[in-house]
Amino acid sequence: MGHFAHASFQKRPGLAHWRGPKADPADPAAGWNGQAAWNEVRRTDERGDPTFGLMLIAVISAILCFLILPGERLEDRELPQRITSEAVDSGAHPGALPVPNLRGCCGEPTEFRWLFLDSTEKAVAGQPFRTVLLARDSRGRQARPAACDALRVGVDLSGKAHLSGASLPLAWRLGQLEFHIENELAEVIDAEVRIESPDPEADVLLHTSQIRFMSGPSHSFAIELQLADSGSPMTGSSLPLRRELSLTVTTKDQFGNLTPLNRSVGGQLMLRSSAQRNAMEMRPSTGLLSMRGTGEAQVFLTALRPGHVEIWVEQVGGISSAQPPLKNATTRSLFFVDTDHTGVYSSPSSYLAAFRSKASPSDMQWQAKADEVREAFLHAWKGYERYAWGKDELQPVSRLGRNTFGGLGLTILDSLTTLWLMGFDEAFEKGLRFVKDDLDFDNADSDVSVFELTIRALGGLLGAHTLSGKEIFLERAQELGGRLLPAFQSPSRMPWPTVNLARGTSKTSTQPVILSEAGSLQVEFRSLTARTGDARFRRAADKAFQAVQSVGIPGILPVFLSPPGMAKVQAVASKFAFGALADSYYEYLLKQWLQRPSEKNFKELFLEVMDALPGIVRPSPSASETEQMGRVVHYKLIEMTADGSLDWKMDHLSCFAPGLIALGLMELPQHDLVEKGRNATWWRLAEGLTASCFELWASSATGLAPEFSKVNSKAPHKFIEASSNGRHSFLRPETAESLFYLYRLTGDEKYRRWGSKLFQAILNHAKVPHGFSSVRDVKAIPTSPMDEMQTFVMAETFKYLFLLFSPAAAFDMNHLFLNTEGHPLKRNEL
Ligand code: DMJ
Repeated sequence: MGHFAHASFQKRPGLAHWRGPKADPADPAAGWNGQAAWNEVRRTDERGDPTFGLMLIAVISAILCFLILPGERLEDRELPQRITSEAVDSGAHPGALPVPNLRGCCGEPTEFRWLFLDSTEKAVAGQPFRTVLLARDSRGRQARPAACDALRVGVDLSGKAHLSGASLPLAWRLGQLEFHIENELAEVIDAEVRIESPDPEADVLLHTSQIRFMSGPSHSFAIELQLADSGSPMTGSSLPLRRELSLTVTTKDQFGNLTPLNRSVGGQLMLRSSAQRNAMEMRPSTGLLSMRGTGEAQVFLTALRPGHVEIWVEQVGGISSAQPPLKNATTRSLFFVDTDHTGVYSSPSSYLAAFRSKASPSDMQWQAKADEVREAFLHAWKGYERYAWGKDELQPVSRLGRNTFGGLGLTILDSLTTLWLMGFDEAFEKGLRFVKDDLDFDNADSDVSVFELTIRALGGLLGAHTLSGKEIFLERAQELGGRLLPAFQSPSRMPWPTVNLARGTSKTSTQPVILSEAGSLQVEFRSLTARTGDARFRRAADKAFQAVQSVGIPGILPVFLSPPGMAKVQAVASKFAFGALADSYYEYLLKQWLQRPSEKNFKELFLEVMDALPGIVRPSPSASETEQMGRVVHYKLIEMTADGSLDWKMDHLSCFAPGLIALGLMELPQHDLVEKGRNATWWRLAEGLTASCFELWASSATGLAPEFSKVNSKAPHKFIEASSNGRHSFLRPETAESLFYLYRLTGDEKYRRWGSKLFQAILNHAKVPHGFSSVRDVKAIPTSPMDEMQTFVMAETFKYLFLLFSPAAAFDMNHLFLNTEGHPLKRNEL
């Protein structure tokens, strides 16, 4: 056992002449703060107490004893140099230490001992260290209480040490005085106990000691990464491939004191990683954390393959029960990226310059169009910036802002990723500052859709983090994620529809759950867990997803499920559709698989859906007459009512489907696509549905698509004029989205030309002096603006058009995918 305290007794001149070093009662923190602890409380009143005279005689005689009796003088004694906890352990070793006597001061020979009550090294930073002062007569009996009460005891402590509240006021109890010293730092303090007679001329007995406060049990682990060659710290989560990183592990107690790494768990500590074989090298190869100095250990890492890796500290040997919390407390997610592809660029403009340098000859021809889209986006951004900054949405005609999502500046959050991809440095920087300084979830004191907050705000923050690597986006995303979690506390585990971010509460609801709202929150929450290591997010979203699955219907689901409050989830008799109320649920089956391909159930579910999809497509994609015609069949995605009859209507919202199918064709394993002739069917669907979606735009007078259109029930199932309640346009993105994927799949310039037509219609009929506005009727020219600019116009419509006209390097599909709001997340992230 290591010694941790030095103590000695000595006699000092009388109090009247003594001044403790650094004594400054006015500023206890500045130094010796024990002055305040003088035990005045039980001090006998000198004038009123008849025992005072006797006491005075006793003290004087004690002083005489010291002065006159050789061998009894403290200075001459062999004073203890060290008092260890063993030596003073509750008096277990009586007489082990020569201790000074203050004979006669209490009317009879009295011995004072200062004991440290805790038997082991318990002077721990932040915890009271218990000590006791004992007064004993020569026969070892406790000194007479009244005699001790006449003594004053003071304690002086150095640094920031102080007497804990529990021991104040200092008071003798039956010849014993207990006090507790506390210090928040792991350091050595000087402690001095003074025992003073009421006689101001009498000597003062001092007991000085040094107490070493140790850091407390490990409280938090920190893992820091640096580039090994330059020593530059790595702050973002994206890390370079093939560069050696030095990883330093430290443990700290609650006060920030470094603690020895293996103190609380024992055994050996090793750094472990989830990296596949040959994906990462470690030095030492065992990952052994050998402690240096005060509690730091270093391991070197080199990632050889891009992807997500988790690292954590694991205990080998020692107390095995400490294992799971240790892993939980230390797990950290790392993302190794190949900067040749995704790149972590320092600014949006460097990102833009990098991908433009990879333009093909055809890309070069479309660059001017891409620039026009950039300008249009900037026009919208400027209108918002000028008239609605900090509000959720711009009303571009009345030049006002409105808060439709609780007042989070949602347009900013939903625009960040587009700003980055389009290379707008200044605007992105301004958005970042908003996120850092002004985004205040406490202001969002209203009930807002959990789904919209997830895909737009959380997705926007995570997407900005994906692209820029700036930690602030992840920090705010984590905060938002935490405030969304209460929504998942329902008996079914499906989210309540709304959340109040300011209060952290969700209102219960007896309304049925909307399929897309419960079934497409997952990629954002799973990504949040992957990046923060906080498993609560993923758990909540996964449980919601499992709850949806528990209805047990394969393939296409009804759009409504039982309310969140019903523990057992049931389907509600409602339509089957791929558009409103359902859309992104299907999208996230494929995207959850992209996020973690080892979770094959997502892929299987997606394949089941795709196999069932022809049931709501007309003409039927498998019908022989449509197969061999050598022309593109304009398929329509219609709906089926609860009783199985068809509802001849197609939502523009369902126009994301051909893009999703194209993504499936690009990403799914060939063996899945070959099976059941999926390759051919999917391709026909992707191509034919895209053609119909483009037709929705091109066939209207303005060139803008209506919200939905009726479909003729008779073959060849052409569109029929939109009914009056479906003629408006929110400038939705789904067709542009599909054009982007179809172009990526085929390289067919037709899709860019179609995209250019969409864009022109938006410019011609939705542009207003300070933004872009939804329009009331796509068939009426001039258009009547609805005076609203949806945030997804910024997040998606302009982004997909821009990406359609840009080189493939503008968006690296090998490493990224887009959430349903067009925000980039990482593949293989989990
Ligand atoms: C967007 O918010 C998302 O794409 C969502 O999944 C569906 N609706 C809008 C755009 O139309």
